[in-house]
Amino acid sequence: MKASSSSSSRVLYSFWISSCSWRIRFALNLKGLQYQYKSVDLYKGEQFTPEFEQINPLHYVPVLVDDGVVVSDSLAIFMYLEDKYPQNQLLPADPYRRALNLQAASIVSNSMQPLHMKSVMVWVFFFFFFFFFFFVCVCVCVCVCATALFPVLRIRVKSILGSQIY
Ligand SMILES: N[C@@H](CCC(=O)N[C@@H](CS)C(=O)NCC(=O)O)C(=O)O
Repeated sequence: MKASSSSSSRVLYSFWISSCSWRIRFALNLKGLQYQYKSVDLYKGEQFTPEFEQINPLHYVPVLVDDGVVVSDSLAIFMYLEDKYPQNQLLPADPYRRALNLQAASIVSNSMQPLHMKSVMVWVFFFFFFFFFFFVCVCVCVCVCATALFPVLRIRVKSILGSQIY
């Protein structure tokens, strides 16, 4: 995907609380690459603005615009930086150790990270409160029914067990 801008500047679309973006900021700084930081406020929903949608239709940060090329997703950006800017290599040269590093990075960014996304957390909290509310309603109904039926149950228990328990 090519950006509409043909400027040779390097821009990182990021948000302060985004750990995916931290990875790229670490990588850029470790490689000594200058970049312009553009904040996309995920709490205000700026990832859904038409301007940002043109840059990343999937609505998430980080996105790197480098020499007119747009790369999104932290692992892809990381590999792009590693290939394009070989100074201060961040991955080991040995294929096995390289694979181990990529394995750890893939587990974090593809298996763990998606569960922390704001859009996922919203649904988790929604279902948590829904089931909590449902549980409270069931408890209240059980208590009301038990209270209402108590005289009936008392008479029934008394008739079965006899009067010695009272
Ligand atoms: N696999 C992606 C995940 C990107 C991602 O989850 N970004 C989060 C911030 S860390 C985001 O932009 N979330 C927006 C939202 O949940 O609406 C990566 O590693 O870059």
